[in-house]
Amino acid sequence: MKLQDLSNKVISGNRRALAKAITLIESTLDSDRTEAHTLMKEILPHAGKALRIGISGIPGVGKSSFIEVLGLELIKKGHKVAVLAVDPSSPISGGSILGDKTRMEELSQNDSAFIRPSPTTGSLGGVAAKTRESIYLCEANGYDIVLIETVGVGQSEYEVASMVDLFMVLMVPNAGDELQGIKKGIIELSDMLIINKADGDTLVLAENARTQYQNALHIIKKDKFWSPLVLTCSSLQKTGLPKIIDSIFDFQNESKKSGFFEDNRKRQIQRWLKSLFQSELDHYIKNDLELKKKLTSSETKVVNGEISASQGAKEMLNYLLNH
Ligand SMILES: Nc1nc2c(ncn2[C@@H]2O[C@H](COP(=O)(O)OP(=O)(O)OP(=O)(O)O)[C@@H](O)[C@H]2O)c(=O)[nH]1
Ligand SMILES: [Mg+2]
Repeated sequence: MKLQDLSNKVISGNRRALAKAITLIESTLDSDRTEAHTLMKEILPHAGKALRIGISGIPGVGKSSFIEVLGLELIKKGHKVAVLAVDPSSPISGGSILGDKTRMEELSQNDSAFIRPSPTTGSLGGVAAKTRESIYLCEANGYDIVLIETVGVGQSEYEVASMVDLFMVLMVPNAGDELQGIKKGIIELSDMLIINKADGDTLVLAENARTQYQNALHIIKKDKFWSPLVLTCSSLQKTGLPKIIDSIFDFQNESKKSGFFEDNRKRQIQRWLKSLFQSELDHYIKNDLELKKKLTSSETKVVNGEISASQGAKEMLNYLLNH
């Protein structure tokens, strides 16, 4: 398929073209990279329209099961739902694809849903960059909700939080240690905490956990328009969803009204640009042995105490500019 055809088809809502386009942007071949850039340029004016929601949580907390029921509910309300994954835990198997095929059985067969597992190549930074581009492609293809699942391990949840409009953390009700074992930074990033598995034997525990978290969280206020919410849910029994969905759209309305929504997207793209620029620079330096040697010589002088770090930095900049 010609590139122009591909981008036209992506924009016109063709699902196979979307899958193909994502495969193209995930490719690491140099020739594909050039095509991918052209494609992104074409689709960019059509991107940006979805509500982007990050869903994080430790393995087994029920993210995929939650996405299955949430996605189907959203589709019932007339939305189109794309699901992407950023999963650094298993670069070889491609994250939890096998689990997801069975956990998101109904959603994966729905015409209004598109599910794409995590790209398998490259470092987390690379995977995250591709996920950003995949979000744009899904938006250009007509999806108005993009859900991004990530396992709450290492950097991935920070990466995901930095590319979404709304960030959710799923938790399980654990007796006694509700406030432990979960990174404080992540709680501060979240707009909603969802206590999943609020059913059967753990129903009461989940309610107790909800109260405790809500009390601990009401002090945090995000940009004055939103206090993080704590809600319970059972993905198994499909309970708690209407409140979660209402809160999602409340958040969207409030953050748009307050200006946070737009500001946040601008900040995110600025940060992304900076990190892309940094990797372009690293790539440039790595491929120029002479320049690399000069920069290393400054570094050695700093390490040996011959010049100060700030002198060293200035010297390095000069080498780069006069190169
Ligand atoms: N009782 C109960 N079990 C649940 C619920 N949601 C998920 N489970 C079970 O929890 C297990 C893990 O669910 P997943 O949806 O695969 O969890 P996940 O967070 O996506 O897991 P990873 O992708 O491996 O990180 C499965 O056995 C589910 O059936 C729930 O609301 N209640
Ligand atoms: Mg999963």
